[in-house]
Amino acid sequence: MVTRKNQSALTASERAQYINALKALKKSPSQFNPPTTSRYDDFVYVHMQAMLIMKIIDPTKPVRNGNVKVTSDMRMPMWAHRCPAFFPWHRELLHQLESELQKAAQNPNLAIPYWDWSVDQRKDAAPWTNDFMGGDGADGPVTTGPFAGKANWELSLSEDGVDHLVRGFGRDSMATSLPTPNELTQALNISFYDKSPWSDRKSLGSFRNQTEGWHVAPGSSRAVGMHNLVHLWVGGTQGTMLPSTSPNDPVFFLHHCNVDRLWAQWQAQHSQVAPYLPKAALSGDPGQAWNEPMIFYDKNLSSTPPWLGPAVTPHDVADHHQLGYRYDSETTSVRAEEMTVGEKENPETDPLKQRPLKISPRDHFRRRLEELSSGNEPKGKSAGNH
Ligand SMILES: [Cu+2]
Repeated sequence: MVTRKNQSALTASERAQYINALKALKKSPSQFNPPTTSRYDDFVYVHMQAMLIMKIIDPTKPVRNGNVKVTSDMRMPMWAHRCPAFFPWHRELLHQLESELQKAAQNPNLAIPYWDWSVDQRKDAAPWTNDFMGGDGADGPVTTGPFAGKANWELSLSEDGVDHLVRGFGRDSMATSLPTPNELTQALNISFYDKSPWSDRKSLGSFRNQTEGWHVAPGSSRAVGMHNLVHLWVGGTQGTMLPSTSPNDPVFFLHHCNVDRLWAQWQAQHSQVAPYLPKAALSGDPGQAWNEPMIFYDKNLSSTPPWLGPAVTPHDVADHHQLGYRYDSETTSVRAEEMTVGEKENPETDPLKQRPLKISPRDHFRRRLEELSSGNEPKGKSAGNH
């Protein structure tokens, strides 16, 4: 069993090994055809497609401005965000990356570390050291650490034409501070995983929606919370962590490793309720049901799947121990049982999730947050509201 450690507890040689493995993947050939340039970029592309589908004009060129067709083909699928599959989808993404990193490092025990942002909040300390993630960019290019500048870490896929890492710690007015331990506890105390309308609706206070960050704890003055807040805090006003290509910043995986840890912790804390919902398929929202394969690529755009192996459902990944890893913060073992709580759902359709969106590639993440914080609830899903 592999142990995923708190990044602040890594030794210097563990940090070096992790960085080297990332760099090796960045130099390994893509297996996801088309159209990325390295194996690392395959993961960026999978994530980009899950948030945003664009036509890539020339698969041999980096996906930057001029090589992407932004037309009515462009749409925002809801395979992995603003929906129940948020946790299991990212769990599978990390699990696949971890196994690639293990191969690259020739170390079957190599694990993605997690960044507990409720504790490690300093801008000038781990994980932002010169021998690990590098530092802030003050809303501009990152200039320190192993990923500074195009020469060290070139972005092949980006929505905005930027080819290097950009960060702006705490520079977005909606995200001047990171989530607190109290906010983390509040999310973990929610007694149900998710519920109708299974969306990013601001009023939906499910464990998933609050931890993803579209819902904030009652009484909180935040515009956004938890997972979203961390993306915004790192990205600032124009950083790499904001658009659909956010896995370009390697800290993405440390962040999502912590998010994944929270799902495991929530399951341990609420062992009497379903570890995941919904049980039945949601009409119009594919890849969300307990036994439904999650979606990792658009078959119209890519001729091969991003990774080998059978289709993966939320059920397949709900118990992380069965995937062969644990967290160093675990004190009790997570149950390995079937979901027992059934429920009835009315299949619902969200036309918003299907129709093409006119939205700047640069801003879709931030803009959505701004919409929500200004009180504009999404249309659809509830009866009579179209
Ligand atoms: Cu994501």
